[in-house]
Amino acid sequence: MHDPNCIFCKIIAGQIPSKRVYEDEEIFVFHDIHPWAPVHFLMVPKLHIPSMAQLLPSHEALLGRMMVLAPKLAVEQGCGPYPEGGFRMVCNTGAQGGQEVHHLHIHVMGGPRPWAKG
Ligand code: DGP
Repeated sequence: MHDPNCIFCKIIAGQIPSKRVYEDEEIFVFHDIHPWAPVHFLMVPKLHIPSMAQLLPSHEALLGRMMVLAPKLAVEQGCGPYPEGGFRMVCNTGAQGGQEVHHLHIHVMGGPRPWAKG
């Protein structure tokens, strides 16, 4: 499903430019436009799922693939290896969770501290 009004659907479709990190048939990964850390990218499912609140059992494999992919991409993007390096994953959900873009996305942040936030 694609939402024509969704900014991340437009990024996935190439209608809005982004600095792409990774893409496969189900997942799109790109740099955050306002990074909070030296390494900061967003992992999104190509499927328009508004937030974690809409996740279904049928999405388990997709979310699992994103989790397994994250550490590989984090190292490729410059996060140091575990345990001295590492990264943080954040998935803001809903207004009280600080979510601004309503297309499920996982922030992956890392690099030398201190960061701007956190
Ligand atoms: P959240 O608050 O979790 O919904 O974070 C949304 C993030 O999306 C925020 O860190 C900035 C990023 N973002 C918003 N619009 C764009 C855009 O057009 N391009 C890119 N690369 N990132 C965007």
